[in-house]
Amino acid sequence: MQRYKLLCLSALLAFVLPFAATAQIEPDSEGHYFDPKQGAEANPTGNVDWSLERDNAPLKAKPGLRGTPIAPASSYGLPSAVHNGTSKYYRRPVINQKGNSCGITSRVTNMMAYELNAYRDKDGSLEENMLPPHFAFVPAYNGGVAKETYAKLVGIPDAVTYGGSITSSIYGGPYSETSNNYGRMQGYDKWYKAMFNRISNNPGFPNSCMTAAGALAWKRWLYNHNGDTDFHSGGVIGIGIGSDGMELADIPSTTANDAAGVSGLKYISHFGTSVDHAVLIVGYDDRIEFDLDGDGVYGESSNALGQNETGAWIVGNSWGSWGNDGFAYIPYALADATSQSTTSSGVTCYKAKGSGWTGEVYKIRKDYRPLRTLKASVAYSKRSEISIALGVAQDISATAPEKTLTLVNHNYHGDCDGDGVDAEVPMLGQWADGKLHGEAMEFGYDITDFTSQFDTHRPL
Ligand SMILES: [Ca+2]
Ligand SMILES: [Ca+2]
Repeated sequence: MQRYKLLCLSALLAFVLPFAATAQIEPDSEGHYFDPKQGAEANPTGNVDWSLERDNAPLKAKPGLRGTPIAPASSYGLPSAVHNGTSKYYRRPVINQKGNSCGITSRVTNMMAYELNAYRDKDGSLEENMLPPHFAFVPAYNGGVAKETYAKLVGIPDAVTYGGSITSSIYGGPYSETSNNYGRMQGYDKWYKAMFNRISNNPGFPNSCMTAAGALAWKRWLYNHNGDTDFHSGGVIGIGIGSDGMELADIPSTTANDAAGVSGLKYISHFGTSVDHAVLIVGYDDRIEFDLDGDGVYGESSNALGQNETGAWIVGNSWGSWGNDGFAYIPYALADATSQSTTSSGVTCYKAKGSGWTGEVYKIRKDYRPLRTLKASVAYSKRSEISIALGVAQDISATAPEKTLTLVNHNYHGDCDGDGVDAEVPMLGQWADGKLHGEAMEFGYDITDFTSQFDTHRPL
């Protein structure tokens, strides 16, 4: 396989190339896609943000407090129920993901767009406020450029700019994570617009939501971003679940559930046994009662399985109208990516298999605007052979850069089948018109952070 490092700012060769087929992925019998690689979404590690528990003074964080009674939110001045999926900032209608794109759909299309809209007070049902998953879906699997890296360093274009809220009427799709020919966005102005939609970080909570400290931190984030008054509503939280084998059931009609208006709505009675799907937690409801051990008694504080039968998280999925118009409840006692079956009162019941989610959040860059950008035009016949890097020096007569930067939007990208042979695909790939586009790819790249140490009043 050829490998060339391309120091940017010039246009290269253009070729006319033959047509290439799009790889297909298949849904299961219910039309859903599963992806074992999403297991990493369950509990992001190594990026813990203790400030997410900064107001938990009444509860000293003690990892391992599983089973500790979790006090109602009202004891801490929080509402007994929050559902950000009903907020105008959440994408509506709920997206029905295309392909194996649950990771980027849950995190970018649902979480990142929601957080930006909640900060900017923008309507999540309008395309101008949506972030399409298939802009960065394939790159998120190609060359180690995670979706978070795109969200941090490149940005995500809105759906109007991209030409579609899921796939693009211009650049094509849907793509699979092994697509060689995926279409790429064309034009500096579009890449420039994407630079405004960015995150600074994607930290995880310190403690599991099955601990008292973790559950309270989640509720504070869901209610009002843990007291961040810059936002117009609460936050959402990313998790991973075992969706293959997961089942829904109806919330039973009891006095408490009738009063809460949730009787007959769907809850997840158990998950599968391995993590394969990425979703969001969008709210909680302390009022709901279940009978998780099947003994006919609802809302026990400690049932025959040692479970608290009161309260539920609210999950936001990406399977269209699934559950309650895209959402479902998860009993607090089952708040783990996977479940295991057991028997109690002579019936099959379920317990959490692990120790619960820690959860991940996206911290957006508020009011961000790029101050210095790169505008580049690059053509090449086998895009996966090249990496594009930028060199900079304060002395404009310098012959060598003081500092270099490999651009994450093109670092040997564009051939995802892993067969070791570079595909004959040009920079822009194949578009919705079915043609491979060999013209030069024009893009922008935000170098504000990269050049922040240099004098902004002088040329570089
Ligand atoms: Ca019970
Ligand atoms: Ca290949």
